[in-house]
Amino acid sequence: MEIIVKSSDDAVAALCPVAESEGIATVFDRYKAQQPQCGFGSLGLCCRICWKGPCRVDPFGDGPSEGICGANRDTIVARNVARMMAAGAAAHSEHGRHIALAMQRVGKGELPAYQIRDPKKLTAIAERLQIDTKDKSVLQLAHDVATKTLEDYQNQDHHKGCHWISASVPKKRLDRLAKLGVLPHNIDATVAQIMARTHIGCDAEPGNVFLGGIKGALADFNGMSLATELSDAMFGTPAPVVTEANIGVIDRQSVNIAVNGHNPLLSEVICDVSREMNQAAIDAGAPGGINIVGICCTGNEVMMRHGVPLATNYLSQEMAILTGALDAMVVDVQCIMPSLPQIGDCFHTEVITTMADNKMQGARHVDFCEDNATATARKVIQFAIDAYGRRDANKINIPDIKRTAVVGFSAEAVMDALAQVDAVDPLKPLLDHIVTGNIQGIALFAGCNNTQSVQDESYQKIAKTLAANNVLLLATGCGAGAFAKNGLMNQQATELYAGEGLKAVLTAVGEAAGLNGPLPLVLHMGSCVDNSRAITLATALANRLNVDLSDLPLVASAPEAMSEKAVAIASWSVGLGIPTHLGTMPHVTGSQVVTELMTEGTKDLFGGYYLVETDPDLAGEKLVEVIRNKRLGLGI
Ligand code: SF4
Ligand code: MSK
Repeated sequence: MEIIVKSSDDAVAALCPVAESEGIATVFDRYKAQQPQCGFGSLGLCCRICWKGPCRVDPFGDGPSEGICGANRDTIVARNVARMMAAGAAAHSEHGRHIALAMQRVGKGELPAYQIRDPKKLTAIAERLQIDTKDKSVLQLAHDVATKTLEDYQNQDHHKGCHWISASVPKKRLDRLAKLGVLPHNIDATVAQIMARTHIGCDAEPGNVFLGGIKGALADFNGMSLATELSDAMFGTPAPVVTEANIGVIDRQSVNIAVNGHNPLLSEVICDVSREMNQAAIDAGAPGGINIVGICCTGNEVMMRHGVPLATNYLSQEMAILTGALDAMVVDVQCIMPSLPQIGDCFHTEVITTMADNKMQGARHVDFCEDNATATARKVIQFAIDAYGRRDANKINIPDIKRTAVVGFSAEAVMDALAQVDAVDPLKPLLDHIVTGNIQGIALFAGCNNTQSVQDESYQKIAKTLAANNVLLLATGCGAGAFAKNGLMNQQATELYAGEGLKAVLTAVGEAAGLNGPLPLVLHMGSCVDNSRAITLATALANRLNVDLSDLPLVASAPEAMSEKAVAIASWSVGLGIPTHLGTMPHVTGSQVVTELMTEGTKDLFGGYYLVETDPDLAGEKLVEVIRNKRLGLGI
């Protein structure tokens, strides 16, 4: 078997031969087995919406130009992409609902495993949501915040925008969205509307379908905003912490437990309970005790709040098992490869699902709900300790690859750092540096890994280009993982890659904030749902300048976008007025109408647009150019 490695991560290169020698297929092998991938699907021209289909439209005009029902290429492509936005919105918002329901019960005193760890943030949230905070206990306030948040899943008044988007973006933007009829009033209803209007024989006007999709994407923004903010109140608002990232954080001497997925409700309790069970692991023969490591966005959640090291990001999650020293992988929701249990079977690794609506064939399932959080955490940790006893020492192969990462830059943490420079007006230093050009603009890196690219490579190339051009870099999700693993989320990277202006600012702020050196080159803002943190910062800047988000020198980049959630994120980013780079060719190019709408038409509608560029060098240059033009627009 030829070894296939489409990754720039040295740890992946080191572990793929292990898979080969064990006869295990990894994501890279399965990618190869899928070649050539379906041309109709790649262009968005395959429709499976009804059982008369599937129907395919010939991209070259020789074969059929319509499906059996008469849907043409534009309708088919628009429906497909709108449904992706709906699925992304559903995923993030379900995560958010889970947190909100838990917080409501914390407020009622029903969930002893959880607390409100950041009452200050809770009060700030309540004020943003215009909830009266006077004479309320922390628990009462938590209940009221959660209850008002849940109205965003229930409101039936089309004229009232959801609370969270209304409290999170500038008024100018809200007015623009309302005028276009894309301001969501209810997350669930908006997702349901997309599914309804894209049913066979409904909305067939591609522009109208697409705008329906954008409304769903904005509901996605609403869902992730509330997920981020309520998680901060319950689990703590992230502040800078130094940790390590990449597969070398797995420790031969410890019981290693990877938490993988997105939802912090279980992983937080696992972190708590692991301390209490540490001695049990030592007694079982592991001198290092329990070592929790993170993968994907659950990894980001526990990394930014507790400094838990990050083992890897999406595409290389299988590699953690291939080390032969991972005793359990505990998964919750989203972006978990169904191949994991099969690979776990080749080693001693327990792959444990925990959510009733997210199971996998071949995995052990331990049902989690907030009522039994502590017991569930104890149970999965015990499975890991038991598995440790079944390790085969001959199969252990942990590449000694890890990099320092300084993480945990919530919007509050950024403001706190700036407050060390100007306590009275923390936003001023950032604004001043943008005006003088020391900081040319801000770029948010988000999104996934994708086998269409070389894993993590484009992130690094684009970031280096932008940093050299004095662009301040933020990152979330698996993009953040790419930077952390590959050494771009630390102070040395600032020294190596930042342009002179950017380096001076990062150094001044880092020193003032007590970091004994500059801020890291890329500021870690958290998991996928934490893209909302970047909008919090951008909204503060826009409100201060009395401009809209689309006027700011602000860009987003998703070099390896893959999931439906990433499609939703990129789409609300466009809807909020941000030029948004996609390094993956979106499945829409079978329709010129939809492609032009996404890359050009959205400029007039929203000010934001999709900038598709698969070449990372060109993408970096184009993003710098976009920022230059935005600055000209502001007269700076
Ligand atoms: Fe074919 Fe129309 Fe059915 Fe789609 S909805 S599968 S195009 S008949
Ligand atoms: S996990 S959505 S692969 S970023 Fe948030 Fe990573 Fe993309 Fe999943």
